[in-house]
Amino acid sequence: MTRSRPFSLPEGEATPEALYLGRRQIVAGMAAAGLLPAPAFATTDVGKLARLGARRTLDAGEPATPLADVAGYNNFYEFGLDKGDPARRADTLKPSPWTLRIGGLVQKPVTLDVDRFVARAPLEERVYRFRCVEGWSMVIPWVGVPLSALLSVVEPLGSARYVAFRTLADPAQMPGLRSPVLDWPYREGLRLDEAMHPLTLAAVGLYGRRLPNQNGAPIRLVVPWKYGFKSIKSIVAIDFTERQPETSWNMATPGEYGFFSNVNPNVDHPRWSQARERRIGEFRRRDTLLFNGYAADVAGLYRGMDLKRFF
Ligand SMILES: Nc1nc2c(c(=O)[nH]1)N[C@H]1C(S)=C(S)[C@@H](COP(=O)(O)O)O[C@H]1N2
Ligand SMILES: [Mo]
Repeated sequence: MTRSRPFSLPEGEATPEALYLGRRQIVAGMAAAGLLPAPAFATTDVGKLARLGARRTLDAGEPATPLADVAGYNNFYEFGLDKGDPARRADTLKPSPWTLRIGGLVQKPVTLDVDRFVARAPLEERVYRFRCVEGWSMVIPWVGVPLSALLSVVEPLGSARYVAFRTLADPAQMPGLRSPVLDWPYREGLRLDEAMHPLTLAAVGLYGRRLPNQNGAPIRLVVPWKYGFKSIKSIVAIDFTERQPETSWNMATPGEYGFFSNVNPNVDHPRWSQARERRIGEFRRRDTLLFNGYAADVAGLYRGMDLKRFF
């Protein structure tokens, strides 16, 4: 397990002059050092995306899934239901400029310019196992910051117990919104302690580059001990709430998808056993691990809870 030092968040829209000048100097320094990422731009072609400087802080201990699969075999229903649809069609998404609003039950709401944030944040590379509830899995080298670093700057109120996330829902950019498979926008949620857990990542890149559109550009959640659908893509809003927020898959099929959705080989989905999984690129299926192999880090979050009931 790694712990990350806290850092100061890039300014929102209303920027004190001193802070802004400070940022400009930092950005000028990064540009001189060749570290300044270019803004995200609309592409599904990974080779065209800006490189990111990041220090590796966590290794999965097994080889990463080939980039062609990570960026070619996707679930992103805003662009269609086939695994190949997002890579084929998500070039209509415009990830820059992009603003992410963080508010709700907080002292200091912020509106974040994501390109500026990426240019300034101390990015980490973390190789995580990633398990979809459909029974496939990957190993993905993400680039991002712990979500807790992003969330702590808004100073959550004592009444905040959950965090709600929302994806962009723009029919002009997302052809899949014409289909009513889900009640758009795509929504997800975490309990506050899950959101603040050091493994929970706000990802802005993979394989050393800005996120391809099909993987949720320009900023998405990654919660490695939960099924993949909790890792919501292309986030425009994060809100602290008192009540457990509504989540898209739970709203659509509550008997199949619970709020927690922790990877658990002992709790089957009504239509699919969760005991085993196929790592993309492998032939033989392997056993699925409790909490996707992160039990040592996260089991404490659920101590005393009946995981069959709170699935
Ligand atoms: N907005 C949004 N986020 C989403 C989805 C989606 O359809 N829309 N699909 C989820 C599912 S089911 C999975 S398995 C992962 C897939 O992430 P990847 O394509 O980067 O591997 O994204 C999740 N986040
Ligand atoms: Mo999934």
